[in-house]
Amino acid sequence: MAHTGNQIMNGWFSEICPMWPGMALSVEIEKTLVSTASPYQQIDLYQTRSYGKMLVLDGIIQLTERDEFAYHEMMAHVPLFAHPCPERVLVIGGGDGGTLREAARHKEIRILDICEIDGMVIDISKQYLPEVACGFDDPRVCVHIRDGNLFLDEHPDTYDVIIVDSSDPIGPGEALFEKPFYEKLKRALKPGGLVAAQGESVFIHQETVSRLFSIVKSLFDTRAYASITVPSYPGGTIGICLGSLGVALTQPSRTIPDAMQKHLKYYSEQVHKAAFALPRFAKTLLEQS
Ligand code: SPD
Repeated sequence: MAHTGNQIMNGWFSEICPMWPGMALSVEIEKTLVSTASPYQQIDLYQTRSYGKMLVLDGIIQLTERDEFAYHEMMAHVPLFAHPCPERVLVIGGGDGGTLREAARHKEIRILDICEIDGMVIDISKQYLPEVACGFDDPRVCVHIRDGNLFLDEHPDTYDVIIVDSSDPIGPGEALFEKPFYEKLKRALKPGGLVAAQGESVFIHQETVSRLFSIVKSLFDTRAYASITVPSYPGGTIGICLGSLGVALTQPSRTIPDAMQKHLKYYSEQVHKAAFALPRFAKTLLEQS
């Protein structure tokens, strides 16, 4: 819990983190709704002036009501539309429920497991962020309050799609950026399965992105990196690092059903494809990883 000190000044929350030294994203807050410590991390929830409610873990912004749709739609729909028929799906992390909410729009899914280490994040999200946490209400969802690494050990050859909706690689999320974790993810996939993980920013986390992508390259025959615009994340962009056991990733393999279209604000067939078109420096970084 190293990043929570002295971040609110004159009504402004500033996100200060050693992973992006020398810069801070500031958001004007009106009220602190929750400030508590779980066994894993500091959990804060603020009412902001212009971004709705904002969830902060260990001093780092996880979501705001205003722009969470961008991240959650892409984290769920890019991998789930890449797969031809995702019947059994696992979300690791994602205790706010946003990725579940989007995943649950896929009628092909029969079992939707979520493995989150910190049950307090789920409880607080259900209480204060009902429009995000509504993903937990779907009857196909099964919640496991567990360490993702241990959970994967017990589920070999089980999932069509695994989505790792993690925080940054400091604190509880650290182990989710290591090679042993990716080896376990691969073992937990069925043939033709794929994994999609929160992949940080190509602008400001080049070392992390490069290391993560080299792990994925060493384990998966098909891999790709997509970019999402999210104003409340550092630098305004965040990536998805994807690896598959043979399935193509950079375009949807199914049409978006009409019933789902009306709920989507960010994801589309064109956005799916365009998210993989990266600037030259990012392409070079990934090629050299
Ligand atoms: N730098 C913050 C990255 C946070 C990514 N995870 C967000 C979780 C939202 N479900």
